[in-house]
Amino acid sequence: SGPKVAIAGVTGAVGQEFLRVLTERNFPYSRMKMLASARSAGKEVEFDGEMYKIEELKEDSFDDIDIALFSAGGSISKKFGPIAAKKGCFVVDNSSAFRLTEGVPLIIPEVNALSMAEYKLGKMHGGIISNPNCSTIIALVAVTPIHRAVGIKRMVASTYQAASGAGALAMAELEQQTRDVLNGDPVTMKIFNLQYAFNLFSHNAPMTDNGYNEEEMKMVNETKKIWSTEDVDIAATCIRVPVMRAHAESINLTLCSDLDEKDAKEILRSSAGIKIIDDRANNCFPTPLDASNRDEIYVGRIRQDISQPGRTGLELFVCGDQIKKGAALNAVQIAELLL
Ligand code: 2RA
Repeated sequence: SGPKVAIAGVTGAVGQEFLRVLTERNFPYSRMKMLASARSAGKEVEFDGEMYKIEELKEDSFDDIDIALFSAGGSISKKFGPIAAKKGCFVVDNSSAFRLTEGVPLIIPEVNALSMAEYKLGKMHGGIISNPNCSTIIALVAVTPIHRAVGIKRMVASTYQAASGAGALAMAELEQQTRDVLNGDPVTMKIFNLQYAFNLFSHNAPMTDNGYNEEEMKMVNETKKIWSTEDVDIAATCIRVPVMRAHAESINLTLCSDLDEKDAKEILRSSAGIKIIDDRANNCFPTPLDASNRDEIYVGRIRQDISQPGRTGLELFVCGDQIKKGAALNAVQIAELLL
């Protein structure tokens, strides 16, 4: 009796994670449809104890679908998202295609589920809901409780982004390059035209004309839309680091009013989707391996910013699984809001 669900881009890293998360959360589907490019059509994929034949993603793929989870790249979302929505399908889109489009909800359930109220109240009969970028989700799950408590005037984020954000081939290249280096072999470079193993580099997203790259501008623009305010100053530096699955982010906050670090920690400890690892005595703080394959965002290094007056500055260090909460889990949680 549950919704008929389609996965668009089922063979990709996020597409595969959609299947794992839907199973983990016992999502109440009545039918599943696996969609991918012509190249993958005909191949089989296992889900919930059954084998499914992958179908080629076409205009009529969504005729009888209630909810479609998309992670097949921006051009596929741009082309097929509106077609599916017009047929009454709710599209949860992991691409950046519609994130900043007026009227398209950009949702992190723990943060702004109410922004899709018209969808939850059944007033909409089909439509697109966008999944924010992974680095935005990971930062905002951690800092929104602080924003709600005392207001955030300025956020500066430095990210340490895993290979998974660049796709399965980038993860494979990191592994191969690491082996090459350890074996003293020439380093294979196909995805990034530089060495990734034992190295790090400015995020591979295209540069924009203000000296920031698109990944950094996503954090700036998506945060303002999700918090529905222009009254917060945001800057970001996104770096690709030789880690497999989970992003890490160092976040500096300027608050609208004083907040003691102990109170901040208590607020975070009792907030949805967060796990605290903040043990100064043992120098024990979040790591990407703690966060990998986990639902929660791990938060630590919670401390007053000593460069700011009084208690108006706060610093955090957070880790979150890029494929899970950074993409597939957040999208499935949005789909759960449509049930
Ligand atoms: C990255 N945010 O980490 C991208 C993935 N969508 O490169």
